[in-house]
Amino acid sequence: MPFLRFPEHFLFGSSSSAHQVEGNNVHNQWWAFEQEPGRIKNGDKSGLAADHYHRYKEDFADLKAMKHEAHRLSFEWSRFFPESPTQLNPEAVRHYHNVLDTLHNLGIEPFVTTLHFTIPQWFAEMGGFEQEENIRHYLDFVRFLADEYGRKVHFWCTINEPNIYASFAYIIGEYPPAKKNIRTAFRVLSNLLKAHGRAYHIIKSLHPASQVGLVVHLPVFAPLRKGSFIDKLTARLADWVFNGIILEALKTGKIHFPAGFFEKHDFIKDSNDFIGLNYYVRMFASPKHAVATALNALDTDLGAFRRTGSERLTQSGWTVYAKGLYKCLKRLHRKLGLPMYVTENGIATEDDEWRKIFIRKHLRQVHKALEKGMDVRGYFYWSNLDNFEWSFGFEPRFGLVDVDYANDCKRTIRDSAWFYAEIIQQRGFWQDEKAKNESLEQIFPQEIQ
Ligand code: IFM
Repeated sequence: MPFLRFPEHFLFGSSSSAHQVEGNNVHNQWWAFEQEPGRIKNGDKSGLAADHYHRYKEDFADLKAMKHEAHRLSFEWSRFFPESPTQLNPEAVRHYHNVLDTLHNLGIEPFVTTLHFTIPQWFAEMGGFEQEENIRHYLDFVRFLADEYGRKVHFWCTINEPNIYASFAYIIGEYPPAKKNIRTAFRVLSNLLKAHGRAYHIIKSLHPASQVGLVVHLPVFAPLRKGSFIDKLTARLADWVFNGIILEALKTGKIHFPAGFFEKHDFIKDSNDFIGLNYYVRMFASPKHAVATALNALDTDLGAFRRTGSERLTQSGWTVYAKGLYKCLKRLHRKLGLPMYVTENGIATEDDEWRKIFIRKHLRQVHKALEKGMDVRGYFYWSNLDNFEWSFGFEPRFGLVDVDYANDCKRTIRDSAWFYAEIIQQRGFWQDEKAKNESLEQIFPQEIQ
């Protein structure tokens, strides 16, 4: 029964993003989108969200109580520049200084994301990342941030999940501007990669010692029918389009899309001191689903990608596949050879016992990567707080802390938070295989792997 020990320098923490928790981010494109009927499940609107903008001190004190050593958060561009690229809002500047100071005073290391899905409405109106010439506005913002906060922020995540941004906003149509055009999606993805590459060099030129990286979301693609050659091929193709193109660009600077789009940019190559991995899900591919997504011929039923049969589903409609986390770490290690942080990993469920098992199973995979000599430096659970889960609204409960939206956003720390805190405090956990499997069997019998 070995003790799975994590190194002293390994950072345990949690992740969040501005729009999902702060509340009243009225100047971004998501806010506008949420006002359109039918966009968000149950007609939810982010509104006050978890009111973290006003309650960040209390929330960070909770992080401290829960033993977190690092916290990933995003700075909301539309708070700094609500009306135009040049009119700075000094209140936002002060606010995020206070946020950083509070974290530092508690001894919690901030990881700051400069773009987590939300853009100011004025930027959206000029075409957002559809237009290459607009990238300069994002870069001005990054320069401003690095200049203003560079002495307080050592770890910068440039852009969160460019593949999700491009595909959900421009193919699947669940994120604003809900266009359905695959060529535009590729253009946006390419512009996001360029924006990331340029942002990296801007931050490094101002603060050479800082650590800067992109955050990628890598689903594991598997064939829907195990023995099917055509499903395997589709899974490979989906993986290349969704994951492979980005990793290749980071490695070589080459952006290579299907249908002949090709560009090479040296500033994208080697534009990471570390790579952030967001890992959640395994997707099952078959030609029918892939074609439906690509051509937009049908309203894509993402559920079809997310399950094979009777597995237990989370509130996001996902199945749990912990081994995929190790696979993704191994892939990133081999492809990029960079230090890695698991910048997000979490489960949406009301069943807090399931959350404990989820955390344990995934940390086991992180530990396996460490055992194999991979350079994994941290794990951030998504999320510390229940939050606004984009087009799913408030229904999915990812938080280590429950937020009672109907009762003045009252916080209640869940048991899983204390379970995670104990792992952090002990710097690991005992791997009691028998006990683990017994409890797993009771909870999701099909998932023992
Ligand atoms: O809530 C999101 C987050 O904004 C980006 N990564 C995935 C999370 C869970 O879906």
